This record gives sequence, structure tokens and C-alpha cells, in this order.
Amino acid sequence: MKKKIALVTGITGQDGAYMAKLLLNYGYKVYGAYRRTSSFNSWRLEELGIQDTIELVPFELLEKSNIERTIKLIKPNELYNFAAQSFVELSFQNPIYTANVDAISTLKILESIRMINRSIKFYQASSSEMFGGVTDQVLDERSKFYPRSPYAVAKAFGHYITINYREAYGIFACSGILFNHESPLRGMEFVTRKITSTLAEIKAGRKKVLELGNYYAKRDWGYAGDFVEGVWKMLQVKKPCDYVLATGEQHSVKDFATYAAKLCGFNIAWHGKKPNEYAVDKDTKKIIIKKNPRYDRPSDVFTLKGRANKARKELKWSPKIKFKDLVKMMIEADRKRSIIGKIIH
Ligand code: NDP
Ligand code: GDR
Repeated sequence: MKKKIALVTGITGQDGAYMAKLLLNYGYKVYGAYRRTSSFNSWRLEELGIQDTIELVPFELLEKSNIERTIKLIKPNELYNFAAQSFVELSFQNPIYTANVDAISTLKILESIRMINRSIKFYQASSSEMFGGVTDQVLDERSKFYPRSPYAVAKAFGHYITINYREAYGIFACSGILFNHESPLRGMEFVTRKITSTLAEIKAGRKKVLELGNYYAKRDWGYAGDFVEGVWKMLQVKKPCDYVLATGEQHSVKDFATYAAKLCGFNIAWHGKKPNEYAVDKDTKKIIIKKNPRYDRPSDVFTLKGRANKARKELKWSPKIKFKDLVKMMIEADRKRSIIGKIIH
């Protein structure tokens, strides 16, 4: 039987790498779309051992002609669009760039599919950040959006244009509203990986202190490996639809850091008053976690918790890895890396 062909954008990122691995396991021919820069960022593909089994294709979201050429050349059955400027904090500094990459480029891909081949199935990586300021409820597909960053506003455009191309042109297009998902392959700028990598480096004696912004932000953190399974399932249903993927469990940044410190072998105690609490290592009496307002956002999202009932029912999807196992997995990976002096930046 002819292999199904998948085009995965954002192949050098966390989700692109896990998605590619899953698709290879399911017998797909996988093309990984990466953007050409002066140095190719391949560490995640190497960690998963798939750098030689996927076909890499240069791909720049800002170039419509590049998108069209790639789709014509590869003729994918399924296109997973993970590529994005995905760091919320950076979107406050580069809002126009973020809008171009995260909003307009989604439209460019959809428009290319419309012009070239409407039978290509399309997945758009939407985000729980679109709910943003909605603080009083557990969130699902019916909840209102209240984006609180240029990133979230751009993602809301991507979400709605995906629905519009499905309804207007009959394209099999799904928008996955994914809550935060993490892993040892998470980028260092995101708070979970920043915590696990910095604590590992403090333990190894190469760093002194972990500086964070808003400790009290709460997130529904799941495992990226579980979430890409749900994404794949979205493109296998009969009728395209939008789905929330979430664990339904919520923890604060402070909870994450406290548990990670414990697993890293620190015996910490919190002192001081909100919002400037700090954590002292009781064995060395040194401060190892403290507040730095530099990491506060102009408008933050304080709480996010999702309900993935629709995905559970229709996709038979449920997350397997629990919060504590996720933190453990990330700490263990960063401890290993820091011992051999190879924390990846
Ligand atoms: P990453 O930041 O790890 O990966 C982003 C990818 O996009 C990288 O491969 C990056 O390439 C690529 N990229 C960035 N700009 C461009 C461009 N102009 N042209 C082509 N490629 C580009 O993100 P994640 O893997 O964590 O997330 C995947 C997607 O899911 C993103 O769209 C994100 O917004 C969304 N999302 C993520 C969630 C999460 O918790 N992880 C939750 C909800 C949504 P390079 O390596 O060169 O920088
Ligand atoms: P988020 O993830 O903004 O939810 O976006 P991030 O890990 O960056 O922040 C989560 C929360 O932690 C607070 N925080 C800090 N964040 C960072 N990065 N660094 C710090 O030092 C720090 N201190 C406290 C933040 O203020 C925030 O409230 C992620 C990305 O993957 C998006 O692409 C995705 O869409 C959403 O998750 C769902």
C-alpha cells in the first residue's frame, strides 16, 4: 500500500519533532519543514533519533511562493502546521512580526491548499492562550476567547480562518486548542524548561540562582508526547472539527518550581511576601529561586484549566502522563544533560 505523506511545519520545534516521530511509527513518509537560518537547529530530531528518517525541506512561513512550491512538490495527504513564533513574551516586543508569522501565514497555507489541492487535510496549532483573560471557568470548545497578548490575538485569527476555510471551501481543516504541553524537548525560554534546566545547572555548580516572573500564574500542563497523539487523531475522524486538548489539572509556576527543586535534591523553604517570595536552600542557606520583574508580562494570563471531554469522547484521547511524572521526566533529562555539561540552548 502507498505510504501516506505528511508535511510537518515547525519540525525543529518540540511538537514538530514528536509529531514526526509518531507519524514515522504509523508508517507515514514524513517531510519536515524547517526554516533556513545560519545554523540548523536539529538537536530535538537527534534526541529522538529521527534526523535521518525524515526528509527535510526548507520552508519559510513568510514566503507564500515557498509555501506553494513546497506543497506542489511534496503533495502531502496531511499538513500539520506547528510552525510559529510561539513565545508569548516575545510577541510583546515583536507584535507585527508575530502577527505575520502566526496569523497571516496560516492564511497563506490555507489559501495555497485551496488553490493547489483541496483534499489535503490541514491541522492548525491553536492555543489555550486564546482564552487568556477568561478566569472563572474550566475551558472548552464553547468558551469565549479573551486573548491577552499579540501572540494570542494572532492565534485567534489562525483559529477562525481555519474554521472559515473549512466552512467556505469544504477543506478538511481542524484547529486544535491545546493547553500547555511540555517535555524534555521544550524550549529553554518557556517557564517549565527554564526551571528544570536552571535547577540542574545550579546543582552542577554552574549557575547560582533561578530568576522568575509571575510565580502565581497557573497552567494546565500536559506532556507533548501525549498531545501529538490527540492531534493526529483529529485528522483521522470522518468530519473535521475543533478540539480542546488538556489534562484538567492545574498547578502554579511556584508549585512546579518547588516540586522540581525537590526532585533535583534541594531542600528548600520559601520566605518573604507575595509577589517577592524567594526560596532558600536549607542546606547551603543560599537563595536559589527569586523574583525578577523583568520576566513579568505587560498583560499576563493568570489561570488556565481545560476540559477535554469532546476529545475524550470523539477521539478516544486521554493524556497518560501526570503532572508529577512530567516534572520528573524533565528534571531527570536536564540532570543527565548537566552532568555531561550538555544543557541545550
Ligand atoms: P516551538 O517554539 O518549539 O517550535 C516552533 C517551530 O516553528 C520551530 O521549528 C521554529 O523554527 C518554527 N518557525 C518559527 N518561525 C518560523 C518561520 N517564520 N518559518 C518557518 N518556521 C518557523 O513550539 P512548540 O513546538 O512548542 O509548539 C508548536 C505549535 O503549537 C506552535 O504553533 C505553538 O504556538 C502552538 N502551541 C504550543 C503549545 C505548547 O504548549 N507547546 C500549546 C498550544 C499551542 P526554528 O527552530 O528555526 O526557530
Ligand atoms: P505560556 O508559557 O505563556 O503559557 O505559553 P510560558 O512557559 O512562557 O509561561 C507560563 C506562565 O509562567 C509565567 N512565568 C514565566 N514564564 C517564562 N517564560 N519565564 C519566566 O521566567 C516566568 N516566570 C513566570 C508566565 O508569566 C506565564 O504566566 C506557552 C507557549 O508554548 C505558547 O506557544 C502556547 O500557545 C501556550 O503555552 C499554551
